[in-house]
Amino acid sequence: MSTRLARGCPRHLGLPIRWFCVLMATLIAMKTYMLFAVRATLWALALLYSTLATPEARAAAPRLNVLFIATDDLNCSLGCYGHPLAKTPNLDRLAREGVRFDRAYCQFPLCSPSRTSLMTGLRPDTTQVFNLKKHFRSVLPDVVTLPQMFKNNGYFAARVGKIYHYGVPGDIGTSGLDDPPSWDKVINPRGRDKDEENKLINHTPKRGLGSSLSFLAAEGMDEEQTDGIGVTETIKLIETYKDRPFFLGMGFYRPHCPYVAPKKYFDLYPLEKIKVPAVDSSEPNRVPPLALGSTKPWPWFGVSESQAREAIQAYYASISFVDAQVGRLLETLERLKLRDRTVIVFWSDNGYHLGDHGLFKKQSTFENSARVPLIFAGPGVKAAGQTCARPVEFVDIYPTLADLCGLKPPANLAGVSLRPLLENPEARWERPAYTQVDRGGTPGHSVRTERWRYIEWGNGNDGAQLYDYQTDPNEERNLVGDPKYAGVVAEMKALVKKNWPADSYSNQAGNKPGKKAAKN
Ligand SMILES: [Ca+2]
Repeated sequence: MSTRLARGCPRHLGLPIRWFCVLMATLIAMKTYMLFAVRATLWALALLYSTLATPEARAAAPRLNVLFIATDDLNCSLGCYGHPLAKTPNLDRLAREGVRFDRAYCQFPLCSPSRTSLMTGLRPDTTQVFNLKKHFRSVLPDVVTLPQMFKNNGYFAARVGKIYHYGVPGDIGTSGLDDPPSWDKVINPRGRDKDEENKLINHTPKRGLGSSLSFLAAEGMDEEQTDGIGVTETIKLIETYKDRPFFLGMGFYRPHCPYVAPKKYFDLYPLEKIKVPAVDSSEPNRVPPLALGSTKPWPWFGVSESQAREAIQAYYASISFVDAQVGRLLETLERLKLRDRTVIVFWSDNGYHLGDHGLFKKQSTFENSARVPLIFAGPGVKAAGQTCARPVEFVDIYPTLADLCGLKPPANLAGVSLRPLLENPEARWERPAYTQVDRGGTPGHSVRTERWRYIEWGNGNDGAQLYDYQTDPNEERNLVGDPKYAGVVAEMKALVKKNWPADSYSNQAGNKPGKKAAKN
């Protein structure tokens, strides 16, 4: 083009002007070629990006971290949940800085079924994990777990301690029933609590340590305990990977029994202040036998009131110890200025009875076993400082974290994102919460709405329960046989049927928990 333009320059003009024409023509041509080159490069880059980057990765910039804090067997005995004795300043602060769910329920109040459901985002009837032995990969080999989804999207995904199932205390220091495809890195802490099991006081010597009422007011520092070591390791991971998007799971072993914590935490709970709920000896007349079948012998595994009081003191001490370790994690995020780009979720795999209904521990469908603490904090949690009373489920955690971090979760998840409630805790919410247990192959299916809980044993063949929490928060009156509530029962029955169609009832057959299942 420049030659043509130069040729077009009249020959009668002087040589300087002709040279000027040639120069201008060359510059115009260069600009045209440069524009073309720039456009071509941009087009090629766009093509490359659209080919290589997944839709999830494109939507996720700038990417947020996830600090995923799991506790074992922690019920809602926390200051932020209104407990009169609990000393939990760090979790109380997290709740003030986030949204605390007041009616959060696990899908199955037993370690492995609960954790499997949460980590896959699928209900126990889909994972087929109803006990402590089966691994979900044997049923769902290609399932993409929550951390695996983050890992697949370029995150550094790591676990410290118990995220999937572990026998406690037997498997401490091992990988337990882990899922290697979920992680880039795993750390299995082991502390002096494991080495000092011979010092434990055990009020239930006939039971294995994993299901005992046993405890120790330990000598030494927090950082010598398994959970203290775990948090030290998690802090190191945060420091190392602070510039990468990370999904870090810190899985506490406490307050799962044996209730071991440094002595100073026991001092926070003078024995005379600990209250043990009175046993109502007429309760077995009001509920189906399977309803109280998680604590044998009933009540309280046969321990005395003073022994029960000591166990509860140790349980509370373990909670305050865990709280102090959570404080160390929060301080680390603050020191590294990561709080504004880190979503924090705090949860426990199941609730816990502390003498109420004559029960200890979990595996019941009463409120204290099915209800769990759940706190979300960080980016996207717009209603920080508020409490949500809507019933929510553990299967909602997977889609919520995906949503908050801009990732696309698998299409078949059982739950939904809680984002609407993190923005407005009073948002309209029609979903109830489902919790189930197993009694030697007989299912206990329960549904919880904001006001009611209905429980059905063995498809209704082994009895049912209905409680009105508006008038009976301690579940003292089983209303299921009262004609006045026939309408409510019919409504609740329909919800149970919706979640557990009759043909799914046989799912639990052949998954009998066996002797070991009762221990964790
Ligand atoms: Ca547990």
